Amino acid sequence: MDRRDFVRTVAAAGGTVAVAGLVAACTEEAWHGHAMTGPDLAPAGGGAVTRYPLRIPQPVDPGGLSLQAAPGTVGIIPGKSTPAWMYHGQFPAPTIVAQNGVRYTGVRFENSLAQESIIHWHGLLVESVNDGHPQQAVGPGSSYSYTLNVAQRATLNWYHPHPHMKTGEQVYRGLAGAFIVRDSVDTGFDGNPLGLPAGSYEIPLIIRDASFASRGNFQFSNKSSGFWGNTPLVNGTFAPYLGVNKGVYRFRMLNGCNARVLRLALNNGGAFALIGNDGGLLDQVRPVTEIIAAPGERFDILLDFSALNSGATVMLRDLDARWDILEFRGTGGASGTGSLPTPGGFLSTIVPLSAPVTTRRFTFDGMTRINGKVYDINAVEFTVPFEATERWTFVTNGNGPHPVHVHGAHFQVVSRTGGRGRLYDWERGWKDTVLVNDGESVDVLIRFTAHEGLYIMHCHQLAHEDAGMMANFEVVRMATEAET
Ligand SMILES: [Cu+2]
Repeated sequence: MDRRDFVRTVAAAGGTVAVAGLVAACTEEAWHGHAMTGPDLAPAGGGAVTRYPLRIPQPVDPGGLSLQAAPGTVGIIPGKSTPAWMYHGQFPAPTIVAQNGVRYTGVRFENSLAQESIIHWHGLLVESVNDGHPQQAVGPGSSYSYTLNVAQRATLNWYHPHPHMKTGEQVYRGLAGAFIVRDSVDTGFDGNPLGLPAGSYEIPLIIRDASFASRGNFQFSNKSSGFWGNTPLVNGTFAPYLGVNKGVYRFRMLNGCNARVLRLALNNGGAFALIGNDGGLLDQVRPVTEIIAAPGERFDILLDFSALNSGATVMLRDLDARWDILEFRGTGGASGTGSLPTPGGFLSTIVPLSAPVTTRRFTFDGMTRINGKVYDINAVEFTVPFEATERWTFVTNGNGPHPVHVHGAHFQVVSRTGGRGRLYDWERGWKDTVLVNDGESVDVLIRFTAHEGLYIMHCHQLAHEDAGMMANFEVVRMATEAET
């Protein structure tokens, strides 16, 4: 296949084409018993929908960065003001951009909320004391200092609160931001060997849902079944559009919803050129026409708009909620930088894990327990030998979907049985969050090679996490025979 053909189809259909066949039967009702209510952003009676320019969060360097979490107000719904909780007074928070191999000191969290909090750097492999464990939460008026020793593959991570029982509300009210790690392969210090789109052609997309009262205030409830908003936001923007030149763009997508699983697709049936996920670049580019995105998962995609004429549009949609999420609107402007890596061609080396020495089984029970236990912030449920490869099996025991997230290491997904019964292209390579639906059993291989110490695993459906679907474990260096 020509290197450009398969993504050029993205733009080939030109204008806004409704592809009814793409809107498959909604499974959300069956999963959650929640009605798919909410504003339908599709034009009613043929009227045009007013759309607003996509916000692009400000990029910042982590060195010496002070992130104050504080209440404030933000304009989201046109003409209204929304009280929110924000880092740095921004909604969403600034995009932190770090380089692999750099030790960032003086990173500081200041808690100006009326409740305890702590920042977790989701996807960063940092020492336990810098991971934002719930035990490290600090009260109102207090602060926490981090050293972020970045030593890992380039990828899109994100940062958000992680206090016990309060994460869901704090994330929902606005405390979340993107955290990009670069390395010598991926647009880092040493250039851009893959020729990936960069600068204004590389855009983080934090996709989340929310519900608003008539005055513009967030609506929220803490019920353990989870909170589903009725309005999609991208980078905190209501009904967004992005003007795109005739070129290739790189989108770093994150499902930042508290509970909602998204089924992302383009309205013209075009393919995303998938190049990466939670753990960075895949081994090769793969075209996918649909992405099932669970809370906490990240997706690195390229889209080629070189055939999108001025005024023509392509819509990013959620097929399950039938939402128009983000409109790409052709500017007719000149082609930008960046090109598409050859499909099937080399992106990065993924060394497969193999020969697990231990198998552990974790059942995600109801909405509150792992292996029958509600989270105990002080208990260490199991210990994991440093640098040993283990097989972890995640099994649902009702009330899925459960996006399972592990701190302290990335893993490789090796099988899914029951339920969907297959793995997807975005589950290749390295992951830190994997979706387990009801009836499914998912096997991953995991090896802790970064740090010893106390870490956690939990469900990233934030209401489940807050209700206790979380477990502490400790990574320990076993004494070898020579040492004993
Ligand atoms: Cu869950």
